Amino acid sequence: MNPFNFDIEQLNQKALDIRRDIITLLVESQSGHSGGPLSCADMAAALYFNILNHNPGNPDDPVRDLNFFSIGHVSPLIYSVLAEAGYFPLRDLLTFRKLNSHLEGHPNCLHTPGIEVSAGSLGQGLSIACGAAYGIKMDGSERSVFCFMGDGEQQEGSIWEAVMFAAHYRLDNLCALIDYNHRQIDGETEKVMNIAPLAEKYWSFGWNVYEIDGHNMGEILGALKACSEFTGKPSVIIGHTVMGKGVSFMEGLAEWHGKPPAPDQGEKALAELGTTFREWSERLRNG
Ligand SMILES: Cc1ncc(C[n+]2csc(CCOP(=O)(O)OP(=O)(O)O)c2C)c(N)n1
Repeated sequence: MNPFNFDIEQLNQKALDIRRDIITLLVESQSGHSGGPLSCADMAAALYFNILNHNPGNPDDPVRDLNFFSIGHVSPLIYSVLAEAGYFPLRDLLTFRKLNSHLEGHPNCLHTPGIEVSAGSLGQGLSIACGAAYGIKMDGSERSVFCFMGDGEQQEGSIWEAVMFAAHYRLDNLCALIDYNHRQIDGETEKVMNIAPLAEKYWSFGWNVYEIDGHNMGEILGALKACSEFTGKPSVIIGHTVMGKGVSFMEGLAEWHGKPPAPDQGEKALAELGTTFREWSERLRNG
């Protein structure tokens, strides 16, 4: 059971709050990634606030589902989702990347509750998720395993070894989510090293594939629910998204992959998201 079970309206509101958190913590830290965290916000909100069987009060709950963020650089998103869900206080978000904070630039599972695996080196999360899903099947358990990946990350060869493994062992308790924002650190994914046709690649490797608008909450929920009911094959949700989604001057621009907004840009971004730095940082400080 998901502890929140939010409806579509509540999930859209939570995704908006997450985007406000992301900009606020990046303005405060003046260091970190903007683009990917904003493009993943809707799919992550749906997973943590409607689908995932998790227990923020007991992060090591032995019957919980597992979600591995293979894209560790989207840490502003990861920390926001975990804080909003109650794994640690919202005020911790204002310590992101500061000395002695448990919120490091890339997530560390030894320091932060709710992080299932330390990440940052791309291409490893799916292999870890496969091992977990295989072990869970051997235990005869009903737990599900999820793995968030990026589109640029699909260029890592190790992913395709894991994709083969998952199909061979019929890991139908595994659902991968891909943030297909068509941008990566060096520019357009199509120009750096094209990964298309991605759906066809996963199909031909023996996966069950859903291709959706990764900002449409109805489509996201529908695909996640379909994955949990599908048997016999691992599933992947390819979510077409926009890098920097929600902030007009970041949308679709690879230059926002790994930099924070300057304070005046942050204020502009937060105005577009319906708040101010003062108001939202106050909410975080008191949470
Ligand atoms: C093994 C490895 N190689 C290179 C990097 C550097 N790197 C960090 S993010 C990134 C681009 C990833 O692109 P994508 O998955 O599309 O994420 P997005 O730009 O959408 O956030 C790269 C190359 C890394 N973290 N790990």
